[in-house]
Amino acid sequence: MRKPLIDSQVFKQRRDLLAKSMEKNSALVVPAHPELIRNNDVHHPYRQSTNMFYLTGFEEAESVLVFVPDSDKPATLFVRKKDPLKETWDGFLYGVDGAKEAFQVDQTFPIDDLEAELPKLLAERSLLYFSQNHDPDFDQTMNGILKRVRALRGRSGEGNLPIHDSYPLIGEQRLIKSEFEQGELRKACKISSEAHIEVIKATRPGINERALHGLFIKEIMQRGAAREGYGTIVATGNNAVTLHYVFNDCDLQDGDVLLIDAGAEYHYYTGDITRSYPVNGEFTGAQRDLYQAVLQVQKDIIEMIQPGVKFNELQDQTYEKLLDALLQLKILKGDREALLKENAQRKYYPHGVSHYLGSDVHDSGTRKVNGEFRPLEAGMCFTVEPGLYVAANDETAPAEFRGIGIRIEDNILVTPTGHENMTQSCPKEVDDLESLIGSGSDIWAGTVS
Ligand SMILES: [Mn+2]
Repeated sequence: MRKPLIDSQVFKQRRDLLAKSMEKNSALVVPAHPELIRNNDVHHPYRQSTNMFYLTGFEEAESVLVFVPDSDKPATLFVRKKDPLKETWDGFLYGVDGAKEAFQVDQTFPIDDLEAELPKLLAERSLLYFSQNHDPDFDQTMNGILKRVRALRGRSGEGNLPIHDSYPLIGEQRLIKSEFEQGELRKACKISSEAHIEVIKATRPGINERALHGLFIKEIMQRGAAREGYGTIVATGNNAVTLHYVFNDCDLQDGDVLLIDAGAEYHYYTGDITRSYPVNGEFTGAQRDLYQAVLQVQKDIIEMIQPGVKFNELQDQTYEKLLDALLQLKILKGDREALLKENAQRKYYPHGVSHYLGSDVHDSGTRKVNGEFRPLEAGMCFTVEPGLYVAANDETAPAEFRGIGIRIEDNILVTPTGHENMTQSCPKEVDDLESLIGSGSDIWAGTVS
C-alpha cells in the first residue's frame, strides 16, 4: 500500500479555493499526462501532469479529475481498476475504492467508464473548463464525450457546452504560492543549492560534463528529490554560449568557464539555479570582469523586487545595465542611446531576465492582465537570471572574452515587504567560488586520465 505524497487535505483546499474563481454552474476536466512509449512495452519515466497533481495529488496515469463545485459530489476521479496481474509487473494501483479513500474525493469510477459517466456529469452544466491540444488522444475522447453531452441536452436550446481553457484559470491560482507551497519550494531550492555546492566541489579539469550531471542527480535524489525539474545544462567553455545546450558530453578543459543550470524537483516543486565558474578554480582577469559585471546586474535587479514593481521594469533595467557592462568591457562600442534603441545587448543576452517558478520550471500565470504588465505581488516566485554570452567565433568582441558564457540565476519569492532569495545558500561571490571549486575529496580517482 502506497500513501499520497502529501496530505490530501492540501488538494481539497486547493479545489475549494479554485471553486471561487470558477463561473457559476461550471465544470472542470483535468486529465493525467499521457504515458509516452520509449520502445515496445517500455515507457519514458512517468510524471503526472502538474495541474492534475496540483488539484488531486494523484500520480497514476490514465486518470481524470472532474470538478463540479455546484453539485452534491464536487470532485470525481476516474482511475485504473485494481489489477493483480498488472500490479505484478508495474506495481501498486490505488484502484477505485483506494483512490476515493486516500485522495479524499467525493466519488471515483473506473477509467473505462469515462465515456459512459462523464457526459452525465457535464450535461447540466453551463460552461466547461478544459485545455485542448495537449494530448490528441484525449482530445478525441473528449470530442466524443462532448457530442454525447450535446445529445443529452436535446431540445433544451443550449447546444454545445461552451469551453474555456483551464490553464489560465488554474495558472492564476498557482501563481500565488501559499505558505505551504512556499515551504515546499524552499525545500526544492535548498536541495538544489546543496547539490550545486557538491558539484562545484567536485569540479576539476578533465572531468566530463556528463559526470557532473550524474553527480547532480545523485546529490538531489539522496536528499529526497524525485527527479530534476528540467533537463540539466552542464556546459563548459563555448558550449555555454548555447542557451539550452543539451549534449553534456564534453571534457572540462583547464581554462574553461563552466555553466551549470540545474534544479531539483521535490514534491512537484522545482528549484532553478545557474552558476558559472572556472573549471580550474581561478578566474582569469577577463573571466572575472565578465562575471562581476553579470553578478552586479543580478544583485541590482534582485534588490528592486518588491510588491508593486512590474516585470517589464525588471527586464528593461536588466537590458540597460547589461548594455552598460558591455560598453565598459568594450565588447560593444558606440553611442549608448543608439545601441539601446537597436537592442544591441541582445546579441550577448538573447533571453529574458525571469520566468515564474513553481511546480513547473517555467510556471503558469500570466505576465499581463488586460494587456498591461501586472505588478508583483507577495507569494509570486520567479527567477532572476541575467547573463552574457560571447561566442568563440565572435570577431568583433575582444579576444579574451570569446568562448565564455556567464549566467547567474537565483530563485526569488516576493514577500509583503520585499523579497526572499530562496537560493541564497548557493555561493556566487568570486572568492567563495574560488575556494570551493575542486575542494572536495577526489571522487573521480582512477576514472579520469
Ligand atoms: Mn531559469
